[in-house]
Amino acid sequence: MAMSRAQVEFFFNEGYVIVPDVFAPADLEPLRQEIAARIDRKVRSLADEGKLTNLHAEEPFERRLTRIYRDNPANGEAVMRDLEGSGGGGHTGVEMFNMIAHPKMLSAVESLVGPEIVASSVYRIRPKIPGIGRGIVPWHQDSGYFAPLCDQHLVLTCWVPLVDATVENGCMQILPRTHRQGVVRHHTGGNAHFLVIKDNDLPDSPQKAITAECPRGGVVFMTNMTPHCSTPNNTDVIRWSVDLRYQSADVPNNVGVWPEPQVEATPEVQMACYPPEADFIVQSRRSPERVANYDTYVARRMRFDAVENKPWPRRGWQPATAGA
Ligand SMILES: O=C(O)CCC(=O)C(=O)O
Repeated sequence: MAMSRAQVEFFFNEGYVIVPDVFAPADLEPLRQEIAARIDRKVRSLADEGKLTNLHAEEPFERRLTRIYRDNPANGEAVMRDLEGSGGGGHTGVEMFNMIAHPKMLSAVESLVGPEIVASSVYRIRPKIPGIGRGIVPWHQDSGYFAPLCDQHLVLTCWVPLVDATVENGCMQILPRTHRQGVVRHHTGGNAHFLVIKDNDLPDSPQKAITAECPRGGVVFMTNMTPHCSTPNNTDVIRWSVDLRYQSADVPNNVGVWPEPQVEATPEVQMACYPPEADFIVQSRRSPERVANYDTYVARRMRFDAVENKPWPRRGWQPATAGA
């Protein structure tokens, strides 16, 4: 569904917009089931290795991982690592791709970035488990993680809750109308190794943050300059979400580049907002033949993942403990 003019204006003025009905809740079912099936596989393999006896197979998607975690945190971590990979976006199932390339999503994304759409592999699956602190994300701008060459461009974050996201289960907090002030100072070493903007460095008082509650089926759209964070989950359901990223094909990207695993990253590989991960075209009127299918997406993901010396963006952020 294309966004209304009012939604588009709101996005560019405020730095975010919450659209409550991009999807019907049923549209999210294939991805929920694919993730649930992957969890089931990993739990069964842990049981085969003798690491657990209670599979909690009767528990729903919203609760099973919590039960596994509470029985034994190491098993919970193993399931999460299997799903998230080392960086957070490790899962490359067909339903993950179908979500990234979903026509309803692309129609909304087109309203903000135009018809030539590049998707980024910098997507993340986030099971925020009740009582587990590592799901709490400190204040940051997504550009704090990206290469400076994209600071002047829109890289769109689409945050998709797979359950209703509420203040109680730790939805995001967003600092509105602060996205035109550039990238502020970040520090390394925030909670769970995330980057963090200290309160004093925020472009406005954190008291002015809005609480970005979003129903299942809705999407929170944000710019790469919009400061945001997320709070603890105080419920007994897992706050499952995925955050997907898109940009116009006119914004620097590594579409079409295939890095060599043992070779120093070429300038073409580095010409991307987030050079360690693969970009791919998901919609194009100019060159429809270049739109990625599932196989290309997986092949690109695997090639980039195999690179040994990843070309991390260097922004020179200092550790949070270094003072100032
Ligand atoms: O899902 C969350 O709690 C935080 C998401 C986030 O920080 C992001 O999408 O950049």
